[in-house]
Amino acid sequence: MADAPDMTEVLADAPTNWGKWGDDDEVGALNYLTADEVLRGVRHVRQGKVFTLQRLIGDPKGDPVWPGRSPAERTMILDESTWDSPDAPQFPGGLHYADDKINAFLQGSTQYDALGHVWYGGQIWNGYDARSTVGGLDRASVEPIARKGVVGRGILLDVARFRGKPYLEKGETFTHEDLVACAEAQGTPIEKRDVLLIRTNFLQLFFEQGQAFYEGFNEPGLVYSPELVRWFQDMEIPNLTTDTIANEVTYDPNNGTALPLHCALMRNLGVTLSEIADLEELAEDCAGDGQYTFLYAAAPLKIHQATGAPVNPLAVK
Ligand code: UVW
Repeated sequence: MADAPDMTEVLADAPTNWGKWGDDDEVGALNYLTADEVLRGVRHVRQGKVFTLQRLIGDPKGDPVWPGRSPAERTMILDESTWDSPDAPQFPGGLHYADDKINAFLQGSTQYDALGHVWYGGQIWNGYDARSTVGGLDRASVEPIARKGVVGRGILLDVARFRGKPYLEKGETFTHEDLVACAEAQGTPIEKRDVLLIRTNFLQLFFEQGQAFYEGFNEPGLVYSPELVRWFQDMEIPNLTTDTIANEVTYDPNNGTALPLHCALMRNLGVTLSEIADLEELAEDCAGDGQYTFLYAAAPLKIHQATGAPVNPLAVK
């Protein structure tokens, strides 16, 4: 891995959407999600079924996180055992209440990445100076994404089922052509401006293996190629949501770089990335009724200057 080429070399000829939505843009390809796209999504609400796609924060079975990050910690501040303490606030009438707080990586659990979350070559999305990230993101934080919301037609691409596996394996890759083939096999082609939701079910291994899951960490996922990046650009894909921790194969098997698609899609094209979604119930239902498209609606929490924020996306069929 140490002798992997620099990202500036790998992506030397990669296309960008910088400037496409103006010099001040901070939501990138979400600009494709116009009112018409919201209505196109609404037309796929046919049965009144609602699926919430967030993983449980503080799941007793554990919170999968990117290596080096720690799971969210929830701490009880006030409960029935603390009200007799002289430090407890006092209110007339015998009012008691429970309070708690969490200490969490904003990139932990199901979340949206800000467009300024990842970069190379000293520039983030839209060409902003990477020094604008120092002390908090002055440009392209999660806040503009949270204000806009992400609403459109979603399509589930159940790559694990398409490959006839309970889950994809460590380092297993697939391409945009596989996504197209998966959609065709499911009976509904991918359309321009679709929000893509990719199921690998890889995190089942985390819940089976615990900490051993992190040994030789290399998630499965999309693998970088110039053709794939061009496909995302031509298809005007606004958003990619996956059930893995980081959306793409961790180490590109062709050049050894880590997460080049974060750079090519998020930093260069402005595609928003959302990770660690729980797609299991939705996938089961889609396999049952054959409807793989739905209204997708998500709004990460509004957090000033943040690099990402937790979200509980909805798929409505
Ligand atoms: C990294 O940026 C390393 O990962 P993620 O996109 O999962 O936050």
